[in-house]
Amino acid sequence: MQDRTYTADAEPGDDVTVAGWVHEIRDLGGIAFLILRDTAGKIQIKFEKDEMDEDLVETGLDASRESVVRVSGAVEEEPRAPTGVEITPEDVEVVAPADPELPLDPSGKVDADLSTRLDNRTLDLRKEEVQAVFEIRSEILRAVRERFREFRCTEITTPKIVATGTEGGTELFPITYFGEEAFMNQSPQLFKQLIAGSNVERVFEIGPIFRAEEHNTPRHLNEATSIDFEGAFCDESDAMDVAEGIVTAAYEAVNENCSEELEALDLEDEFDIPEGEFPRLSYEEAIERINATGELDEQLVWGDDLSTEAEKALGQDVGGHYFITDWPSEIKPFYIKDHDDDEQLSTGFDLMHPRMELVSGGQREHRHEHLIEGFEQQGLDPDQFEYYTKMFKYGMPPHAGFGLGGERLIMTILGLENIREAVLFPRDRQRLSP
Ligand code: ATP
Ligand code: AMO
Repeated sequence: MQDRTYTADAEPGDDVTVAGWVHEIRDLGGIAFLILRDTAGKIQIKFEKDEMDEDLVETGLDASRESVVRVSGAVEEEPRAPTGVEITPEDVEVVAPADPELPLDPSGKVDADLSTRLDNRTLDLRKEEVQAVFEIRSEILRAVRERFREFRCTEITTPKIVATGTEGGTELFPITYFGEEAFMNQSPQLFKQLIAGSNVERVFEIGPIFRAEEHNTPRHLNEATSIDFEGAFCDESDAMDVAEGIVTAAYEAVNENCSEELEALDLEDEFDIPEGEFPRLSYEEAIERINATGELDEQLVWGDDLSTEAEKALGQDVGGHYFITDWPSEIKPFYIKDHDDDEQLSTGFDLMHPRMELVSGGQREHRHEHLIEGFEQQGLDPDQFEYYTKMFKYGMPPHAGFGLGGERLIMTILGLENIREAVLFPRDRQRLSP
């Protein structure tokens, strides 16, 4: 590492070398200031024109905004400086100049639309509030990992190039794999089940999923981060407990460890950790409540999937996170187990945030014959899935799990308008680079 002090660590009395970007130059005539920004914050560099070496003043004050500079000098207390200290420079070096024509303004004085921001992510991330989103994302993923480890789960990674899809054929991205048709994986579903059926028993994965969703919405990505859980000897109620624990852990970690980032996002006064146990409504209760709100043009009937409007109406009615349980079997995938006493009802559940669905999960069909029947009912050829189904012949315990959309979690925790704000380089219908 180069000998360098972060701006936040520069204390009065120190001789330091700081390095970072020219955030702003304020020229007041006889005195001028360069505000230098690094990952830790900002610091004021003072140039007294008549008292300092001319070349040094020129180098500092001619540097264009966003150029990288390295400055050495003495740190002094200065109550009028933005951070209460300033550096009187002895040496200034322009390490990497910036073109004065910037495609977006990292000081945030000029607003940029999301598309311009995503096209110029490096500059966009120089904004404190944008950096804060990704610091929080990192903290959320750390906390989620830690909570899974407390639940005695093993972290796994599974293939992203696969032979078959699991979540519906229309949403697959086909690729060519040495002349054979293959796909980008939509979900680690089948792999995580295969591992939960081994002695490993409880697993989690945080990894990419790929969905060829045609529609362009503020909550869908074509490449998303899925936070998956699967546990042997678990039922759907256990999986719901784990999902609730993971979501709560994320909120707690942000609340405890991200106060500066919340401040940068103006959220410090309105950040609440969800309270108590998330209510569990059956699908039947859910449609009754939605119909009772009178928000929909047409009443829902048993068997209907919930539209975005229906989810919104219920979200407003409930007012916090909640589960929808006992979905009709016919609208849940083949791997979800039905209730033993009612084949029309599945053990599938969703965990909802008032704004949108966060999680899908359920207990899995672990009985080989029933699993094969499920494939056939869904119009899938079980032979294509033999690598998966055959393991159900060798002692597959009852098991359950879920998938949680990582970006949706971040988006709902921070109240972001658009899911793309929670990804560095989002993939959507229009965007394949950067
Ligand atoms: P000099 O300071 O060299 O006499 P000047 O007349 O341009 O030159 P000041 O009158 O000291 O400078 O200050 C001009 C403006 O800059 C004032 O509004 C003052 O509050 C502000 N200022 C001066 N020094 C600092 C500093 N170290 N940090 C922040 N603001 C400062
Ligand atoms: P599902 O398809 O419901 O379930 O996906 C689980 C969760 O992943 C998130 N998600 C998405 N986020 C952003 N963009 C997308 N295109 C996208 N698609 C899904 C959502 C969703 O709730 N195998 C099951 C999970 C399981 O049963 O374990 C599955 O994939 O937050």
